[in-house]
Amino acid sequence: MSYENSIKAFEKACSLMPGGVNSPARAFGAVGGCPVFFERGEGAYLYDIDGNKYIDFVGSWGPMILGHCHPAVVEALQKAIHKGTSFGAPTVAENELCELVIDAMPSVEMVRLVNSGTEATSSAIRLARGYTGRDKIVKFAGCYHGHVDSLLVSAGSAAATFSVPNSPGVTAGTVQDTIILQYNDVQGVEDAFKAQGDKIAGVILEPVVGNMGCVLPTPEFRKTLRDLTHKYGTVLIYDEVMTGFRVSYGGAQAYFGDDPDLTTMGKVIGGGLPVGAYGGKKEIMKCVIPSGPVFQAGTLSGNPLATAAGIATLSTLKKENPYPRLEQLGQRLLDGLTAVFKEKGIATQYARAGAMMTFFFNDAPVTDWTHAAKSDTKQFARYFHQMLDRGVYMPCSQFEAFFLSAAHTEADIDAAIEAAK
Ligand code: KE4
Repeated sequence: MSYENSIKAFEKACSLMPGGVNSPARAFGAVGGCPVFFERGEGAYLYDIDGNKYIDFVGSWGPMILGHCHPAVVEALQKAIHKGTSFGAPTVAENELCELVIDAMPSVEMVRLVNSGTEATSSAIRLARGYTGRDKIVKFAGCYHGHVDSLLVSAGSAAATFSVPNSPGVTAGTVQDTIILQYNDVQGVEDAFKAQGDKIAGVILEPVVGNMGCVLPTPEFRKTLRDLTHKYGTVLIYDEVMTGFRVSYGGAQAYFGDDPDLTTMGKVIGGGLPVGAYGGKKEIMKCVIPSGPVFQAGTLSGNPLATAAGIATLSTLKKENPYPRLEQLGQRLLDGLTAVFKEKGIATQYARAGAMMTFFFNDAPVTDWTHAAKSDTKQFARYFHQMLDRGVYMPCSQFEAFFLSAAHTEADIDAAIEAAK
């Protein structure tokens, strides 16, 4: 494949933006080479500015579960744009999107729309602190919750790729109330609560991790978190920015049958437009301004274009229920890739929850960041570039999940397996 125009565009981009990108996750930092510049997407496919076509397994890092340019989303945006792009005042569309979210997410009784996953998580931890009057927040190594200062410690996603667990600019004071534990470490959680449970405002976790690669929680880990947060009056926050409407229509909490106190969302609920949300028990959400004292605000929160795309996306998912088929296609891909690398004598593992999954170059199951970090990232980079050159666009880091959309076909899956050979 020729990437000539992407290379030229990237050179220009590097003179304009830090690292030539507007988000480090897309900079190819973990795999080397030049990021691909895309012209357009259609269904399960992306087309770059050199005329190359790719089967897309990134889906904009999760939002594009219907595929690119889904007719329902395009039509909704075309209608909305002629009425105006933003009023900074309430619209009925916000009621509609919030109703869809509340109906879908079992634990969510009330919701506030924001503009990104980071806004959602930063607001949720502020709310947990405001509601409990406590300071400490527990997070887990390898989980990424956006670039929230107090959570940029042992983060996953691009922070892991760029090994920037404690980003410069994040002060010691900001992270002094952040307790870092290991994912799936039941004893570690028990010890932390025994030592200072009455000081812990909230526990935030990815209920299925995507940001150290896909890692599933053990049932005991989830139960321990719920039991101890109930016992100590701590707010349990499921960060479903990635898992919401992805692992199932009701997110990971519906997938597992869990009942967190707060849930953060993003990605799919905007259908590719900037939308985040946080929601949960009414008793807690009523503490958010202006019904309560916990401050949070946003000029474009719930804007008409983003809500139009979100409503069209969630309504289509609700009507078409692509999830069973996504489970099958996802397992077909992982089984196929496993067989290819077994043939090559390369050790691999995988983890999947619904339509999000990761293929690890690792000889042991990945249950937490310590295990994930032992993955063979050089082997991953070789696999990534081979797939890219053969028209398969995978996430450019071992520490990311990849995603299927309702637009993918069995032929796409089989082509991806072929490309790995
Ligand atoms: P945003 O602020 O990027 O909308 O959401 C932050 C966020 C919060 N919580 C979880 C579980 C997330 O996965 C994310 C963002 N995910 C990354 C991909 N791993 C977004 C890609 C990027 O940063 O460019």
